[in-house]
Amino acid sequence: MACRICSGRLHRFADFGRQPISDAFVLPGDTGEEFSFDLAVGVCEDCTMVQLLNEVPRERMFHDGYPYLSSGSAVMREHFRSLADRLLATELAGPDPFVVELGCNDGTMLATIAAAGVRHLGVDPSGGVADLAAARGVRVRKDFFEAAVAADILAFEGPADVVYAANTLCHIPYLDSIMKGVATLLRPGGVFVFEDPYLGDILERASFDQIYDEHFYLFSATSVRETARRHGFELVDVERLPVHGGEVRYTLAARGARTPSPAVAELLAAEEAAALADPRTLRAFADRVAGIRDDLVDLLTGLRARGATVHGYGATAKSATVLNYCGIGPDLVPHICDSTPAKQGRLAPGSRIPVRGPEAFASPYPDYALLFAWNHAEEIMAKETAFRDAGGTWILYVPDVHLVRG
Ligand code: DWN
Ligand code: SAH
Ligand code: ZN
Repeated sequence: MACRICSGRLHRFADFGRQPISDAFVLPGDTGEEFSFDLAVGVCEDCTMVQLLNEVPRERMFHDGYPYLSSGSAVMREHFRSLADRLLATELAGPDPFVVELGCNDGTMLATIAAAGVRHLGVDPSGGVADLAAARGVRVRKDFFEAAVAADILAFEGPADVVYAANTLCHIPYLDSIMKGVATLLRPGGVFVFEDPYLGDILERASFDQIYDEHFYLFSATSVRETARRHGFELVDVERLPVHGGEVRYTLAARGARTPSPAVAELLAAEEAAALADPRTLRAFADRVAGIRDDLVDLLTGLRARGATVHGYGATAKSATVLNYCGIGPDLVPHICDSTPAKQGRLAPGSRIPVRGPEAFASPYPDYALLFAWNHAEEIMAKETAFRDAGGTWILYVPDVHLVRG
């Protein structure tokens, strides 16, 4: 198996077995076999990029029925609004600015840009969510961004001041084509800004559910800098973000165009000190993950034996890895509540646990709620105080299996 970035040798360090498409929620009557693949992760011995060893064809994941909505969390809506405001006040403050967002989803970020009357284009292959973006006044192109699409956008719209992507770049195995495309599309002096789950946080919190079909890469500053370098880019800024369980926002610019901020050297040094890409560090992570699986299954089987009820909260893409790796089905968790319309009334992939609307949570409250959307814990616990008042207990499995009384 060769590295998708540099063709170097990959060292496999974790294996989660057969897994379904994480966002392919199944219709109850659908008895056909689900698509599945081997979910295993490796690290490149040369460029240090952590990546999946098997690639799922992109059309199987991102299509008109793709259910995830960026707008489903109030914290994320605020996160994207403040990022848009910052871009408007800085990179987009010149005459007739133009910004392109890759993976714009339902337009949560670009809606602020559109409202400011700034020229923009969202690119997203998932037609259902792209239609929602268009309905709120966002210009959107339904396509997988890649080099040819970038050339086309340049021809019709001219160069971009900013190309931005949140939780999208790490979804794209063909980064080579993306980097070429962005290099073509940016004006001289323009920036490529993207934010994705951070390898350092994933290892520290043992948040193994960040590993699933859509998350092809787990980025670090070290691996991003090397990938960028191969395409004439320089890593000029990094910013740690608290969202989605710990992310880094990377800023790339053409080599020599901007002075790198001191944060870049600091994060690179911290990654070296923590030996992030060392196979021993990564194997220790895999050992911790196996322990979490055993603890979670023990807890759930013990609760079932005592007659306690446990429901899931948040039918996340991440939960596919937890449920299918741990072998958790409707016998242990009879349903999961979720606010996303396109997930409700369906079954979680692989595990086949029914997904119900948020109203099902309170009727009646379970004794325990397994929080699959742990990255939104603060927001969810704040709105579900009645669950705590009714005597309910949250179960979390990051960074270890533990109970929280709301
Ligand atoms: O990277 C990705 C991120 C951005 O979104 C994509 N590959 C797919 C997706 O991953 P996820 O499904 O793990 O993301 P979230 O944001 O952790 O999903 C939260 C889920 O919980 C959504 O289905 C919505 C639901 N939810 C809810 O039911 N009540 C969320 C909140 C905040 C709530 O209050
Ligand atoms: N940016 C949003 C959505 C993240 S989900 C947020 O952070 O909440 C990932 C999105 O990337 C999906 O909407 C998916 O359709 C889109 N995507 C996947 N491959 C893509 C590609 N090659 N070009 C543009 N968007 C892509
Ligand atoms: Zn490599």
